[in-house]
Amino acid sequence: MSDYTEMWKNLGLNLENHAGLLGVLTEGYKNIYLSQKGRPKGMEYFDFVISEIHGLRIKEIYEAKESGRKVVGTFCVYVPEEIILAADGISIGLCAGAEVGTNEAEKFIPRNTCALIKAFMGFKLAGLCPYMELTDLIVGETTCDGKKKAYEIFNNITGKVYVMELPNMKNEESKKLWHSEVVRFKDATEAITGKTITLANLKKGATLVNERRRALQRLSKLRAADPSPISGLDALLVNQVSFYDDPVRFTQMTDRLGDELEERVKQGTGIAPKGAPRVLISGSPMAIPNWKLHSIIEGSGAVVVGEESCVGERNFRDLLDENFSSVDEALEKMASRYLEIDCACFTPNDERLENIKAMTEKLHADGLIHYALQFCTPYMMEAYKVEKAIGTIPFMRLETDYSMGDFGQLKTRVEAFLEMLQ
Ligand code: BJ8
Repeated sequence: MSDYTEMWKNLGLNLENHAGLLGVLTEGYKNIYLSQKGRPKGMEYFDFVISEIHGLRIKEIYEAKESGRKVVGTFCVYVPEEIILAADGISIGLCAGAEVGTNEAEKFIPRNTCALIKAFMGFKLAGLCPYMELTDLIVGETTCDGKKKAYEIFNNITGKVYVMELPNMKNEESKKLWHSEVVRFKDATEAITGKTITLANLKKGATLVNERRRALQRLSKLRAADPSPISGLDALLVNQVSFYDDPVRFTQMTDRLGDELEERVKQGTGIAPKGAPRVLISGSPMAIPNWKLHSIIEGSGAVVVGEESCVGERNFRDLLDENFSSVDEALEKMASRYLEIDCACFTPNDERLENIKAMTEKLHADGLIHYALQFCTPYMMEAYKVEKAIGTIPFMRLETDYSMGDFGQLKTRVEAFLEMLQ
């Protein structure tokens, strides 16, 4: 790996803490990822991306910024990325999946806040996230109460938070509100980038994002095979990387992986033996490097066949209808595409129940593990309805955080659950 110290210094990172973080990340990756047997060759690209996650990708973005492009950071799949790309911006997911900077974060927010919120605050406060430092705009949204209130504080800290007002229902009034928010976001993006969003560049942005979604949809479908051609850990990683990588390159590499997986399916090559228990995970998102639950499940002999989550199916399930012939029409279609998303922050949210049921069938899941981050009230609450909706499929709910303190306890519970699936 090249020496990026100067760049990290220029970005204002805390070099000592940062070196510690990279050390832990590299070690964890080696133990969890590189120890897997029979991985597809196409995963080498994603291994490389992880090895350079604070290196080459940051350098690319750094250079793009120097050439005048702007960087927009987001925390939620409701933010229409097509608009950012149409303005030649770079869109980066800022959610963090490691227990870092907790003490610093707890000076600003309560202890009983979900780990995802604590982590994005912690990464910033501990000077550990180069992506955060590269942003020109950070887009928040009024989803759960924790995020909504944390963004106020985060704006005091960073001075660059913009919040989109997301309704909590999907009635006609809400649709109007959300449409006006999408238009307002387009204006804000134009203002920050200094670029006018035209029909032509919206078409380009829409095609880029849809192509990435198609590549991820294909990957997801291939996991329906028994044996599954790819581990859940690897598929999760691909989904996590989709929030950071250059979209064109990412799509190319994911398609290449898809070609290889298709071959593996034809030849009956799997990552686990045919007949291994198949688990669908549903619930709170798993930001990088949150690999805890997948590694427990797959380390216990089962295979994760899908993630009903924003770092998973919820992010790519619906394409944007590219059949628009004006900027206004594009924004209307975008508003309705994004409002289809079935986050537990909505009420009622019956589409999610239907989508989970459909996923269990399509992916031939033997069991469903509902995963919620501690203090993530929307997903913790919705677990009850999910259990009722999926019928007779074995179900288990778990609540956890980013720490490793409950690893043993979770493993015992997962193993007992997997026995029911044999
Ligand atoms: S669309 S899931 S990305 S809001 S885990 S911060 S919900 S308390 S991340 Fe999310 Fe958008 Fe919904 Fe998806 Fe709050 Fe829960 Fe924490 Fe969460």
